[in-house]
Amino acid sequence: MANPKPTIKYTQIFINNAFVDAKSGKKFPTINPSTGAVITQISEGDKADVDLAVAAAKSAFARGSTWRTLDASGRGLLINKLADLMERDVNYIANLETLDNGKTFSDSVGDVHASVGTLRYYAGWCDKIHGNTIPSDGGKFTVTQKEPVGVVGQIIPWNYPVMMLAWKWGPALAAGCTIVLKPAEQTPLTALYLAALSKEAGFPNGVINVVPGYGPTAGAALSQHPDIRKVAFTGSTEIGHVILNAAANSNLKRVSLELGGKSPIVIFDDANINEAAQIAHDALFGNHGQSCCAGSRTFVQAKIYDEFVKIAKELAMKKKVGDPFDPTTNQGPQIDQEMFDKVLGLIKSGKDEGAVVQTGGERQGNVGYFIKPTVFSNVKDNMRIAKEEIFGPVQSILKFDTLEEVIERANNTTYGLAAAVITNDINKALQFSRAVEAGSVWVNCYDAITPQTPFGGYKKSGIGRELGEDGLEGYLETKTISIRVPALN
Ligand code: TXE
Repeated sequence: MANPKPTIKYTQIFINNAFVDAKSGKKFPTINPSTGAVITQISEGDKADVDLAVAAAKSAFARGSTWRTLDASGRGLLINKLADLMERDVNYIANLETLDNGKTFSDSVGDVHASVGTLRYYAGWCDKIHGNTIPSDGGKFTVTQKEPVGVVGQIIPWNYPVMMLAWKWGPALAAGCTIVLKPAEQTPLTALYLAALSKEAGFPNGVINVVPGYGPTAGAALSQHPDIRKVAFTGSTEIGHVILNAAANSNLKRVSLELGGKSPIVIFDDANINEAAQIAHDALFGNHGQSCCAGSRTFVQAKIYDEFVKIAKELAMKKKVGDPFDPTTNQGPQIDQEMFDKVLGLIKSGKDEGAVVQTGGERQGNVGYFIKPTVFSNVKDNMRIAKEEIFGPVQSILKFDTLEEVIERANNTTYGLAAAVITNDINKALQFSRAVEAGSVWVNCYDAITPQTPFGGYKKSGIGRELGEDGLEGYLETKTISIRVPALN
């Protein structure tokens, strides 16, 4: 049941299975995006706290520790237990998420279930991670063994707080790593509650640590830390550069990055136009446009362009924007003042550069960070709204004529996270899928992201993959063991 006033149980830093104040004693507010009001004060971790958390994670990873000596199948049981507890508390977690993030309650419930699915998927991997027997030259008996990289730092954003945590914890725990996670400063509440659940599930001290705080302090301390062997980051491309530099300038820790996007969704004139418009609508407006893989460039073939724009406008106008706890609402507020200003700024640039506002184009109400679902037509490739990640409820509809042309234009971006094509022509679908530079390509659907399917970006959308078997790789080292076999005499 939706409850806009869930009790806030945890506001401190979680280290070694205990909640503690920041060494500095500092706190920062977390804000309700529906009202702009402070929900509560959170302990503000910085370098000193990160050092303590890393030390705890390091000793949890020491040879002979409870965690290192636990059977792989035992790790699977613990991860499944955490998933069980999340299922038990799905309503409470979803309420915290909606309060802190502003996504609708039903979306939050969906996110928790999806996160449970991810954890269970990786729980199943624990005792199936193994190496090879290799016919090496010289007659040695050679095997490879997969080992956890060690202590990992994980820095996540605010758009899917629970889900991003599950994407990070699942493979790291399955691999046998220990964790220091920094949630986004906008949305620390669910991560702290999940930390408490990890203790209840029975994870040994220090395996999971959560340090809330800001990026340039706590986040930077993680990415620069000499005892962290890998950092997994989801966030802006700009900070992706910073993280990679920090790794290069410290200990060459492994880095995986899941960054921004400007994903094309291409609609051919043979498609069912109503279905296509609905897919394109959901691809963009899901999570208020705050998705790294949002379909933020809608390319529509010339013959059906005007009709498509009309339907897209109607769909956007039907959306009810408002209180995310109200079950009839389907779009809540943007996350914070900064994002709200950024989105409105880009909407203004679209108007100034000559795109046509079909609907929306302004804030809704005067409390909280609500923006009307916005549809732009007559969008040209060189406009800012067609080039920059907006991360808001703003659909940009562009016109194209041929397959060759649209492939060229779809790839004309520094990003490469996702792409979609809507058509009944299998050849066009396959030709587009082969040619487009994107980590995920969806044909006649969008957001087909499941625990089993690798996800990540080409070009400046990132490095590495999350989810699926590929998602484990970033948390593993390969050790090659070659044994001389004496000749039989
Ligand atoms: O991202 P940041 P912001 C995009 C989207 C959005 C823009 C800015 O376009 O409008 O990024 O959003 C931590 N060292 N995406 O400002 O700053 C920070 O504390 C280490 C795409 O929220 O990248 C938070 O935990 N860490 C995206 C995380 O990085 C640092 C999701 C993300 O924040 C840091 C979110 C530093 N110097 C935004 N500075 C996606 N890929 O889904 C910040 N952080």
